[in-house]
Amino acid sequence: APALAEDGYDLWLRFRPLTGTALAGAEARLSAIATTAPEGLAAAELSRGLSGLLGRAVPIGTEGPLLVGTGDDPAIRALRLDLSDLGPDGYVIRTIGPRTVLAAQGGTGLLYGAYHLLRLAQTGARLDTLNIREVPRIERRILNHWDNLDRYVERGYAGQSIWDWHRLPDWHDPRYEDYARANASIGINGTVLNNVNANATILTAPYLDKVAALADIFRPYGIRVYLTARFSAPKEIGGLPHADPLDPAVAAWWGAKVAEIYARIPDFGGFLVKANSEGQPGPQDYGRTHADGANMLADALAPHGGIVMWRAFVYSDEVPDDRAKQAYAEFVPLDGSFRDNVLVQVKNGPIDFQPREPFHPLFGAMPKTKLMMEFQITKEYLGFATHLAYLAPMYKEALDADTFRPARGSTVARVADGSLDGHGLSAMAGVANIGSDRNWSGSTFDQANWYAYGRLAWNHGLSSEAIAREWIAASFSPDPAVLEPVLAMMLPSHQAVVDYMTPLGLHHLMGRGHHYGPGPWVDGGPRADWTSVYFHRATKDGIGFDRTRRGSDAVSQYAGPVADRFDKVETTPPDLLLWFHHLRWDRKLSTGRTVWAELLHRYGRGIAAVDDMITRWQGLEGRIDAARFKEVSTFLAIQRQEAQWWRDASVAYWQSINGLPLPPGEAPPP
Ligand code: GCW
Repeated sequence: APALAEDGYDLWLRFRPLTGTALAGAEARLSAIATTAPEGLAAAELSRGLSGLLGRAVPIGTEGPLLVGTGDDPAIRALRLDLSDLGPDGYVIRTIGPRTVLAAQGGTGLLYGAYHLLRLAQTGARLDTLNIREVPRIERRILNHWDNLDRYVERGYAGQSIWDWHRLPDWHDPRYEDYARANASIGINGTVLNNVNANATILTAPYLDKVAALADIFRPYGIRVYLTARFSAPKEIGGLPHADPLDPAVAAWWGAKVAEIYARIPDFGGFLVKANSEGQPGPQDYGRTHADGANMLADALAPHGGIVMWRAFVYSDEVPDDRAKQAYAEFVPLDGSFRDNVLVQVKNGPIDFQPREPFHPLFGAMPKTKLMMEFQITKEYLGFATHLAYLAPMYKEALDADTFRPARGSTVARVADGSLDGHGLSAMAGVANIGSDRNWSGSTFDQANWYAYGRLAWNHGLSSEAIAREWIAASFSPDPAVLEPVLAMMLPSHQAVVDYMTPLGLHHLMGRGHHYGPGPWVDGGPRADWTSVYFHRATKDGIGFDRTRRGSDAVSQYAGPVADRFDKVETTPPDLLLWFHHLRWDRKLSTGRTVWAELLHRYGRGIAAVDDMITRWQGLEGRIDAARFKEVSTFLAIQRQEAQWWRDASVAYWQSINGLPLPPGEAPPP
């Protein structure tokens, strides 16, 4: 057969024939699918995937070694498997003699199980002793699209929005179903279609028809649709004089609007709201609180089973002494005052998706409120889609952080999955990196970040390495000669980007507005906290933001043991040093270097890591299809050049302030 041109469209669902011993003799176990629901998506996906991997058709019928069904299926019932605690999304996969059995309570669980089995086959796992029981840790695993109706994607680096609003509801771009399938394959079960900064147009009747068309396409894949709700919508599209959440006329307007949505979309998920943040309207415009606003919407949604995701990414119009403290200050007093169907959606760190941030102090500080994590998959501050940065380690760093609230072992993950405080409803959000580019994400390696987000939302206990191995095997090959070098590129890549952009806990040093490239000199303009100098505070004597008890005291927003650790230079992780401390340039660190020398060291280390990625990738020539090989090679060359740009521009700027010569041995790399 002629080699298929690889354009990345298939993502991790390539299912090219496995060669060699990858299936470890398990072919016979996969040769035919038995089900009483042959029209079900799970059987169809298994057949499609396995046919690809085996290189021959895998039929769906009533006989076969691969048994797929729910508890209603007599063949499954006869096996007396315990399916009771699986919920709608869970499944079991068991080897029972010569048979492999996939069972779940319903179609969605079966579909997730089918993808699990395919993943095992793709990665060359043993398939003859399976005993798997999976239930997701988080109930709502959601993508947030920052997509405008004119198809502009805010902070999107993969082309335009894939939602073709103009031709909806009639024309169904085949991509919609491919999108749903890709998401289902990694457990994502919700999507917020439009931007948190959007106007209210999507809530008008013609657009709700379009949204309903998308919801119909996504439903078989277990994916629900959510929308952002612009707080001032009653004014803008409802003809009301204001949007005060405590005015019964405003609440009634929302009640009717919500009913209008559910009439079209019976399983509509709910609203995501950005209010009183970066100029967006909100309840504070009327002297009301975030809880007043969220609860009013929650009451409108509750009769239909909908939820509100109310963002905690807020900062007021007055520039604060330390923006890192604002969300905590506004939200902690509201703990306990949100309705049951409200989740407060919190970014992983307290500033704004910087290359590295400490975990957000709200996690653990609002035990009576359901908090959900918001990660950014699109790389706004991490080199857009050209720089290679595998983000699972960054997500894990936040999830694994110990809040010490109320005691040791109270990780952010346990707050976010609801288990710590016994909250039934849990959710996670990832700001999507998806666009109209043929490869969806703007680059091959950015597909891995979409993948990793979905896998971690399903199970935050997975390791970055395990997830990367799955993705590489599925996207390139399970052959160790490919898998190991690619893994060695991915795992240190996030740290590399941090090192050449914002080492040692520095943050918010990027170019103004577009957020690409270095801009530590950015100063002036409408708000001090939109500059770089506000954050790095470099002077002739030193650098860094003093957030200790002697400074802005942001450390005190953390639990005692965490605050104590961040309050002292000696116990602050070097990666967060200048986030919490203002230090003299000549201060000696535990590494044996001065602050100035350590900065230089880290810039250089970041560039060296890119060189290493380039070498490893070059070694794969001939083992990777030509198109993707070339794309990655070219992007790595861009990344190398821009890593140097970050270093050189930053160093020159610091020198303009501190007047120091380069530390010995730190000549600029060629
Ligand atoms: O990171 C910042 C972005 C804005 C974004 C905002 C937010 C959607 O620069 O583009 O707006 O965060 O998260 O609301």
